Amino acid sequence: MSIRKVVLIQPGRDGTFLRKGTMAPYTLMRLASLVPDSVDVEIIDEDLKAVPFDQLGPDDLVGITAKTLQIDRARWIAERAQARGAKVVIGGTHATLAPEEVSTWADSIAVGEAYRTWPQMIADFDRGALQPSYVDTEWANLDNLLPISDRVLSQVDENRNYWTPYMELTRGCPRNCTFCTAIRVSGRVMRLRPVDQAVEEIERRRIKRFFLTDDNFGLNFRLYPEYMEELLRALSKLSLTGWTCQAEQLVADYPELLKLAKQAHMDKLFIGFESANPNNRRELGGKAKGNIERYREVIERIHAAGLGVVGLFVFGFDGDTPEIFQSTYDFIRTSGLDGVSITILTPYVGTPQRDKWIEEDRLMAHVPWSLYDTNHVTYHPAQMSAEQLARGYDWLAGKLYGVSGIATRGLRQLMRQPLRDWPRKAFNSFSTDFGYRLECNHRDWVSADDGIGYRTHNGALQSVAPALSQ
Ligand code: B12
Ligand code: SF4
Repeated sequence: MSIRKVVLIQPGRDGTFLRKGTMAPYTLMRLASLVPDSVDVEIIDEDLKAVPFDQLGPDDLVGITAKTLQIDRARWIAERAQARGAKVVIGGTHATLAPEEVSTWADSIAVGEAYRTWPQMIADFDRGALQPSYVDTEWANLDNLLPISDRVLSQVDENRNYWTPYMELTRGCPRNCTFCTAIRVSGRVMRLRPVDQAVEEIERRRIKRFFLTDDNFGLNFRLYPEYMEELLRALSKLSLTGWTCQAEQLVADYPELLKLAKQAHMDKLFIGFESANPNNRRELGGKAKGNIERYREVIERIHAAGLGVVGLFVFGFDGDTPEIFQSTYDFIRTSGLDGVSITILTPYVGTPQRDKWIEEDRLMAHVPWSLYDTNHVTYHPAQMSAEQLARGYDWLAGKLYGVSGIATRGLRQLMRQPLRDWPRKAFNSFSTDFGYRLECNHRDWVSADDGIGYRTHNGALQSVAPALSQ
């Protein structure tokens, strides 16, 4: 066999907003750059373009990336590509966390980072010997990442087709918060990209604003302060509109690095406060303790450096009662936060949280993976009913993502900038919360006679929480 084409697909869900995509296919851009120049490669983001199934054939290798919530759609795409004779490889978070399940329908699976195995898969397919599974268990040294190729850049045209490009600078997180999969998909040891290579990538991609894909960029303030200083000084020399990253509260203890980050054009930090309830502290990996006085101090210190703070909160821990929504809202209202993300605790495969709830028989049966999107209840909470959790979440989303909430926090962020910067900072100031508002609109639960239910694909009502709901 001689390979005709590699087609890499990111399953869609959200479509476009004002004709631009909301989720740039950074993962696929990296993978497409590993395809040899002699082989044709195409990236398809289903939010922008339908998969042209009629053009696929037996000499084509289809690679699909999928988080858990995308895996049902990935399977739908795979079945249609397979019907045309193409072979389908599934990689990404869900294939890494649940390889046995995915390998029942995929031709091949890529477990792990695939920097080593993906080129091997292409070569094996080319000689008609694609294996059912490829496991990349070593964490790749980020020193040697192949650059994103020019053919990929011109094909994706990220600055034109997407609102916010992504960029990876470091990877990994040694914490092990009970609900997070980071240590399994990114490793426990923080790995750092060389500063000169990161700068080269930003310049060659001509990106002026970006969101870092790093799980916990802020932890590097403590672990690698010298690297951070070198990196931030280098970024300060670039002409960037602004960038954002995920971090934890300890960044507030490094005022000099925060100042440098501001000079490096950082706009805001997404801080995982996770919960405003101290009863949940054991589940927060040691980085947050539900201590709202400390949260206020952290926000103040970051603001003092001229940076914004987006607070991330998760609901439905075993220590949470229905009062958690009002108390968190009271905190948020008075906290000075510049943006807020709220999510429902979701027991992903491979997390300590899921293991515990399987043992306690608290997972809901029949919930499709597509609803593992952090907007839906997928387990029986300890101190409230599933319906109370869903309704409380909806109530809080309504309070936070109404026009006045988004406008207040966006203006607060904008006011932190000098007037002359307002035109170029305006988008960044309002876009985060607006994005979360769209995200929260994915709501498929319905009140069933006996509790809470979800619509199945054929429209029937599947009750999932009869026993414990009130
Ligand atoms: C950036 C990011 C996002 C971006 C979107 C990026 C994108 N284009 O999908 C944003 C901020 C929008 C986002 C949103 C969400 N995210 Co997110 N996100 C990440 C993050 C931090 C980094 C992913 C990334 O781009 N890494 C850099 C690229 C280069 O690496 P990669 O994607 O891991 O891909 C490598 C391998 O996995 C492999 N690979 C991947 N796909 C394929 C395919 C093939 C064919 C092959 C061979 C190999 C392969 O090779 C790649 C190169 O090494 C991860 C955490 C993590 N460390 O993975 C969470 C993560 C993927 N997100 C997660 C979640 C839960 C979400 C949300 C549901 C959260 C929320 N409520 O907002 C939403 C869902 C949005 C949606 N509709 O999909 C979870 C997923 C858990 C799970 N089991 O599914 C993760 C793992 C975070 C976590 N700590 O648990 N996310
Ligand atoms: S600190 Fe953040 S990235 Fe690290 S394990 Fe906890 S939630 Fe995941």
